Amino acid sequence: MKKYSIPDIELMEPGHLACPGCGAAVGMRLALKALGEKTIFVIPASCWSIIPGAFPHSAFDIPIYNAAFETGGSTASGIVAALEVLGDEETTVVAWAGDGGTFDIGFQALSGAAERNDNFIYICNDNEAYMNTGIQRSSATPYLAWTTTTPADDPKDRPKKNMLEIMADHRIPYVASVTIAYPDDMIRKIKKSKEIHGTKFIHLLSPCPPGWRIPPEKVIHLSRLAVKARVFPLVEIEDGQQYTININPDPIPVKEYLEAQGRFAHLSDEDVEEIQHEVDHEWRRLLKRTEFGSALIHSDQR
Ligand SMILES: Cc1ncc(C[n+]2csc(CCOP(=O)(O)OP(=O)(O)O)c2C)c(N)n1
Ligand code: SF4
Ligand SMILES: [Mg+2]
Repeated sequence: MKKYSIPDIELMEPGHLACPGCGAAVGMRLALKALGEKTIFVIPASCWSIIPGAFPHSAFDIPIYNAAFETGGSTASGIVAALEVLGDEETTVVAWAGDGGTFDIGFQALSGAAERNDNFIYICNDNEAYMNTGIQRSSATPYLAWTTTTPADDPKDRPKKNMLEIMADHRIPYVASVTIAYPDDMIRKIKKSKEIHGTKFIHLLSPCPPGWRIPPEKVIHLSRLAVKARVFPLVEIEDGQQYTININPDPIPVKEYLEAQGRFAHLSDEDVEEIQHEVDHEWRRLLKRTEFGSALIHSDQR
């Protein structure tokens, strides 16, 4: 009997152009396994405009439409409409955009498509900065992180946007977070989103060795620490209302997650304490939105 339920199908071939240890390369491979070959990808400008290779070569065994940076959502909507005209009800359309292409410049196109509930899966490949152009800050970059535009002596002074909540507030049918450290959970969620009609938003946290200043062999470890430290909870939100926490870990101190990354090497003990406080606060807020959390609130009130 197999230990994991990862599909055998391979739609991403060797010879792609990602950096060694790129977390997103593992993420893409898993996503394609879950999606299968009847899939069209829309890829706005990002590392993934480069990684599959230059035409006529491609490391992908499925079609890719390379889109302008700000147009992931609207291009996917257009392809969905074209497939409808052709009477194609089998093909899944997937927009795969970076955090810059989602949280920032592509937000308008995504929000419009989600408001219309257009029928595609949007996967935000979040490596927490504009990596393809040299590690610039985005609104997904964590508080106090180093990037080339937020140097160690003047790090980012704003919190990361809560994109899951923003998308849930569009009342789309399905919103979920995933990491490559929990591949069964990731595959299940992508397969589930394939069966749901409407806009589905999947938030993938993708450690990036050069951008996070971590060794290439640590990307899965970092993905797991993010969940265990409750920095990146694994959740599902259905119809904007029904929250499920998929992994409720015995928490580790956020310090362990931060210390493993060079981009946080400048933090003082007080900085780490402040981040821990914020993570605890966000976790309590998330708990209150789940049935488990409301049970806790009721018992507290008694
Ligand atoms: C309108 C526009 N502005 C800027 C760029 C340059 N550009 C290409 S990729 C990129 C960074 C993308 O960052 P993100 O979406 O986070 O994806 P990542 O590279 O991190 O995978 C930028 C700024 C562009 N292609 N188009
Ligand atoms: S810069 Fe980061 S996200 Fe981009 S290919 Fe390299 S490891 Fe992957
Ligand atoms: Mg990015």
